[in-house]
Amino acid sequence: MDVLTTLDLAEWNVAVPQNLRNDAAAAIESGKVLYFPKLRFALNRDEDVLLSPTVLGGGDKNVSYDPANGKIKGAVVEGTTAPILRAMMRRYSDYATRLVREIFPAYAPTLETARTSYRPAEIAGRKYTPTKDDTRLHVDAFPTRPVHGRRIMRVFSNINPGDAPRVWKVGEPFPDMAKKMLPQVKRPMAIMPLLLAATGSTRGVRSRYDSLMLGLHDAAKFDETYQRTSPQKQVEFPAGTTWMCFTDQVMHAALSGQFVLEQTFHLDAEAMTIPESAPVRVLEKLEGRALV
Ligand SMILES: O=C(O)CCC(=O)C(=O)O
Ligand SMILES: [Fe+2]
Repeated sequence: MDVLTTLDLAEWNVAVPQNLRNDAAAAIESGKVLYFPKLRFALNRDEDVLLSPTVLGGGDKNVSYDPANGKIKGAVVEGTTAPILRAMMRRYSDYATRLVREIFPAYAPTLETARTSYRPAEIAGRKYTPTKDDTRLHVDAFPTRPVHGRRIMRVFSNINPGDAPRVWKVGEPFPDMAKKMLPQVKRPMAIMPLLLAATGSTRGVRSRYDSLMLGLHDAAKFDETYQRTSPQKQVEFPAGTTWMCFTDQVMHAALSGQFVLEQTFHLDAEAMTIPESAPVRVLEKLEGRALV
């Protein structure tokens, strides 16, 4: 199982030739993780104060930054540290956005730069409820944020100051997982998405697609046999590297590591080179009906 496609970019702000763009789109859309072993996100001197889990508020697993309004959530930082944290996250968001637009110009018209996150806590040994436990294989689907078939792409950089890698497991292709797990997914009553939206539990109304994706996310995480026996491969992203994938498509689990920056993007499935590889198209085919 070949889960990584390596690209040799060594700088965030470079021109990417057309042949490389084509290869990158074909790879990421077919479910590969694009891996940039030479692309380091370097911290400025003053940003070293951020390399501590104490930056996190109690109970939060990430600091999050909203590029739309510059707001930070989940951080407990003193006066002078707050602007340093915001500047680092804004720079990461800008670099990641520029890179994604450069590699995938076809995505640009519908591309949304969503939240940025900083993950300064060690993953290994943390205790979570099964649905929140990202050490279990899953595709991303968020209970409060329906996407209506739009894609979720994430860019990650390991900024660990030592040599601790981010250790992931990558699972089987999305269609294989979906065929196995769909029969276990309960269909919500038609009124449910409306109730959730009316009570403010979701931002907008969940589509059938969103319900199925959440169902697949939960079904896989709760299925101990699936977690143990489904096809999977362990991969390590060393300190100083960057990687990206469609996390709504790639079965993934984060086993260990500390200090990662992450930028989330959304885009229309129709903007892809191979739209039929989008989870919404795969699920519509399996279900035999429109889902959004
Ligand atoms: O923090 C990580 O390395 C990945 C966690 C995860 O499942 C995600 O970001 O979707
Ligand atoms: Fe995830």
